[in-house]
Amino acid sequence: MNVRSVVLRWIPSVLTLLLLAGCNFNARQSYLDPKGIIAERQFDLFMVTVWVTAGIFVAVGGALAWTIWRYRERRGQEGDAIPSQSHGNPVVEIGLIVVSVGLLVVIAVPTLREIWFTHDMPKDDEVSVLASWYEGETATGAEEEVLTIKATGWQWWFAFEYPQLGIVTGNEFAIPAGKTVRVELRGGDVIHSFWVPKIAGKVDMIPGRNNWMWIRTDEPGYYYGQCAEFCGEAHAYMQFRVQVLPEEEFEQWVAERQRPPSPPAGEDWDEFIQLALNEPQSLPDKPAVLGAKLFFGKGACLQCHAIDGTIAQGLAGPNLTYVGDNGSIAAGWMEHAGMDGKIDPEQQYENLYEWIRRSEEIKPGNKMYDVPGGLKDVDLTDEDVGHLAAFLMTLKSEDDEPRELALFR
Ligand code: HEC
Ligand SMILES: [Cu+2]
Repeated sequence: MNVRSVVLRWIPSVLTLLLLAGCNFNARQSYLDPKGIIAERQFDLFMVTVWVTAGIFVAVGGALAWTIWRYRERRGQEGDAIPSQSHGNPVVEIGLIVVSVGLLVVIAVPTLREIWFTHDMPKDDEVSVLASWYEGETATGAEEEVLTIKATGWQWWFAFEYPQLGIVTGNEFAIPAGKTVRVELRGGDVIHSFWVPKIAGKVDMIPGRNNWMWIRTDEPGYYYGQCAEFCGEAHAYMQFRVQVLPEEEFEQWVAERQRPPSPPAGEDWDEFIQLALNEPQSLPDKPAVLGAKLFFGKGACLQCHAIDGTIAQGLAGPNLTYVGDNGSIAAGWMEHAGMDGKIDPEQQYENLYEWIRRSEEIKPGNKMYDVPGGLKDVDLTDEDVGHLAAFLMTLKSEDDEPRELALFR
């Protein structure tokens, strides 16, 4: 064998190994590393099918290999007549049918059990009923319910609402560790699908049809979600984040989200916006102030975005009330939080800047740029964009202490 043929022979194996080296069983969107009770049970069910099919593979492949070996052409037999042929052995045929049915039952029983399990929300008070664990105030009548989040998929971002707590967020939301959460799923425009691989399998978000699922995980951390149903050109960039917080931190998170951030100058938002639009010279000449003026003024951002507690009530884009607290923008696509969950302010500024400056290149087809009233028709200088980014960074919860987050998962 010459060198060339040896090399040629090894190339496929080396390439396969390289390909396999890309597999990572605990990558951030791996369902092979389950962290929630639903994902764990779905993983176990998956393993049942893996073992059954592995058994079939070994049995069928083994029989084939044995036959090939046993009935191979031996030296001295060349040119002999083909051996006697047979088919239609009733014992083998009926046996195979019985075994196949048996294996299907082995797979069907746990499958049905898991379908029922995911469908029946746990009734256990301690982990489910809001009033049994949540100290803060909830909407009247909601105390006996499970914490509910309404998730709506839009092209190409997610809106999350907490109707019982009066909170709306965009692309990132939080849940308490160890508690059952009900997620109501809807599609705003087309069909999307909600998937946090480490916490639970996917459920479709369909316009005009109310789907739902329940989730629970005991492990605090930062989890990655993804739209799992092709929904248009920016589908692959449609992600979201779930922060799983220990109970007390979740309550703190709720309390923070229930009071909108303060304006970059002045007493309150009404006063600030009045001054910004009518007497801008009376306001300090800070980038964030200039950015806010643009946001509520010529930038037209308020047409599509809401900042709670202000006149900005647009619904066509993500709610930006706490965008400064999020570890990512552009529906999870641009990240500025490190592995420890801490936000890197320089990266955050850069991401906000880049996104406002050239969103159409970062996420082609997005509904912020080339749509009626979109940024394509708004004339912003580079300086304006920098001011807007500085302003958006001030939109975060009041307490300055960055919240400790467990490792990214
Ligand atoms: C025509 C509606 C529209 C206008 C006007 C608009 N946006 Fe947006 N914006 C959107 C949409 C839709 C998205 C979601 C894009 C995506 O991720 O696909 C978005 C996303 C964003 C995000 C990322 C939020 C996140 O959590 O991912 C920021 C920040 C943002 N816009 C800032 C601005 C600023 C600043 C302005 C004004 C200069 C502005 N937008 C004007 C519709 C708009
Ligand atoms: Cu989608």
